Amino acid sequence: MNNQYKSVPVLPSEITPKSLYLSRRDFIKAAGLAAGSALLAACAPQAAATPSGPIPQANGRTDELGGPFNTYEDITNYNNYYEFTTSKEGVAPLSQGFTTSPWTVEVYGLVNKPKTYGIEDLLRNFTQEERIYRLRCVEAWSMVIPWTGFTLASLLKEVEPTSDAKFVRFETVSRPDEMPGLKSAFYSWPYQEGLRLDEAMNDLTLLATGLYGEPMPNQNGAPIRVVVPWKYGFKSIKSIVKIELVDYQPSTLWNDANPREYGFYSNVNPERPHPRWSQASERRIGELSRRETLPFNGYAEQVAHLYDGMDLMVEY
Ligand SMILES: Nc1nc2c(c(=O)[nH]1)N[C@H]1C(S)=C(S)[C@@H](COP(=O)(O)O)O[C@H]1N2
Ligand SMILES: [Mo]
Repeated sequence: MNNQYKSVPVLPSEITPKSLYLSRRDFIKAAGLAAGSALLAACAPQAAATPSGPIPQANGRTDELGGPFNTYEDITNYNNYYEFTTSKEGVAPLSQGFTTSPWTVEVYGLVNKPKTYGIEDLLRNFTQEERIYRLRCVEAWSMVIPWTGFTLASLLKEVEPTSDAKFVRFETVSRPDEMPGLKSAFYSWPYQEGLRLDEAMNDLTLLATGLYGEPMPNQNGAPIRVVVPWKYGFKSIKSIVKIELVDYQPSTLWNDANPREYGFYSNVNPERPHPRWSQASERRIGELSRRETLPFNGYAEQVAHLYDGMDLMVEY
């Protein structure tokens, strides 16, 4: 594996004096509440994320396949986060007033040591590393993103799943007053996702708390989200508040909405077209020519064995 590791500042309060940090966040929050959401979307500033200093640069860095990092601006202004809006450019401005502190993540269900973690515990007590991952959306675009986070496995080991635990169910926070998209009755909120326990324990599966060495921007799923790089992007659930170990295959928002188009596994598979379009190639955001899509998004060596004996055209 060619993941790059480096130590990064983990708490916003360690990067910027707390008073400055809080006042900027409070200011943004106030601005977001004062302006109407539609109005705010229409006159969105270029970079709606709020890095602690200058906008981070890729400086020529690439993933292990030579794909250049996407820019911080692209990563933070072209988002899928339906709790806010279905417009990819609209998420950044609409999410700036989202409250991410205080924040807790409840880890419970079929475990010996259930625990509710404060976000500060998760940042301090788990080893944060940088991981360069491709994110491949089912809509056939992709990005290369330098995430910061820690393995889901390291957290699950601490709570000790029992022998009955077979799957992990994740849930996003539900805040109707801050998330206008929750009004859409088409989806079964709150956003839920699931992984098989062995997928969740795989070393690639990350709980990401930042990107480009910065705290996670709201539009990318602050303060903590899942990143599963060999699956279509919708499996990488944002702003999680619950992690439940269960003995059944959990239902997921996209599978509920359209089971023919979105299966439980959703492994990136160039050979299995989405019912409405091909998955054989992808458009890397920021590039003109298309790239060939790789099985398991290029991570086959690390994860293909998890599916030995399964027909991936049927269990998609
Ligand atoms: N809670 C929640 N998580 C979510 C989504 C969402 O709408 N709500 N969209 C998913 C989809 S479809 C994609 S492609 C990725 C996008 O992540 P990004 O905006 O950080 O690139 O987030 C995923 N996680
Ligand atoms: Mo997606």
